[in-house]
Amino acid sequence: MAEVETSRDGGVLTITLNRPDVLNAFTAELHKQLVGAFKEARADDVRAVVVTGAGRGFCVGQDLTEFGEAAKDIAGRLRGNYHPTIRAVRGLEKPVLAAVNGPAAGAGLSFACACDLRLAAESATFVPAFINIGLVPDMGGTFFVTRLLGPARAFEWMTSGRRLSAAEALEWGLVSEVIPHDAFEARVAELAAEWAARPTLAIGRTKQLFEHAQAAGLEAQLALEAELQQATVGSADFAEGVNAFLEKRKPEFTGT
Ligand code: T3D
Repeated sequence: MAEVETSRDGGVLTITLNRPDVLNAFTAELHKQLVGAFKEARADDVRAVVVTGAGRGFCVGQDLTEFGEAAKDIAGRLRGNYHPTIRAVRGLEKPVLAAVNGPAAGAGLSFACACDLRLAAESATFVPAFINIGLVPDMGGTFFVTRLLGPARAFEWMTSGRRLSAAEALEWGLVSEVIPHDAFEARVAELAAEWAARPTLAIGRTKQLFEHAQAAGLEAQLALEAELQQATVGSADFAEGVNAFLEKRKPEFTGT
């Protein structure tokens, strides 16, 4: 059985982690398949990506039964398995929505936080589980959670191991919406379709600019904005956006 499944609905590619018996815990094989799924997401006609989990979990981080002897080279495993997954999410010039349907723990939490936005089912929970087993956060957890929550709250939370409810995650700004369980799939599909109908090129470049802004000074940021705006001004979506405005109609963006 595939550990990662993909499905298409128009311009939306849904990537489902598929180890429901263990709340979609990561294995080396799952990472390999996940990176393959993100390659599929690079196709021109994919304009938004949803990542979610099969069953009642989103992803609970490393499969602890796979650790064993392999734990001795944890840095090598992180470099070989985890880092390519994170780079695939951040490097994709399209919006990636985490549809957090249940527990997101350990590296599963880091993975959700690496996505461009998070939608939570009422049953979702967020657990910085690393500390509960005596580890430091990885898979970019310290990078992404600090940016989302600020250093003080991020440190306090990630060293407490406390399980956060979906409602608390909304209050903290970790997720953008909490959705009742029965409406979750339909609402995620609706939002993903909205993202897929937006000017994909401009979204991808905005993602690149936000990434660059994390470490850049103002002059370097202004320079990249000018460069990417120059690259975007020739796009079909810019022409359509301006024409639609002048003709007082809704734009139909093609992502080109
Ligand atoms: O390898 C490397 O390169 C290092 C990388 C490390 C990165 C990491 O992610 S370290 C952190 C690893 N994750 C955890 O420590 C989380 C462990 N899980 C939990 O704390 C709890 O499962 C949750 C709080 C997330 C959810 O609790 P609950 O009560 O909703 O579910 P449960 O009953 O604990 O779990 C359901 C099943 O999934 C259960 O199996 P069973 O009893 O039905 O046969 C449980 O053992 C299994 N499961 C949950 N998490 C993991 C897991 N199996 C393997 N690995 C897991 N991480």
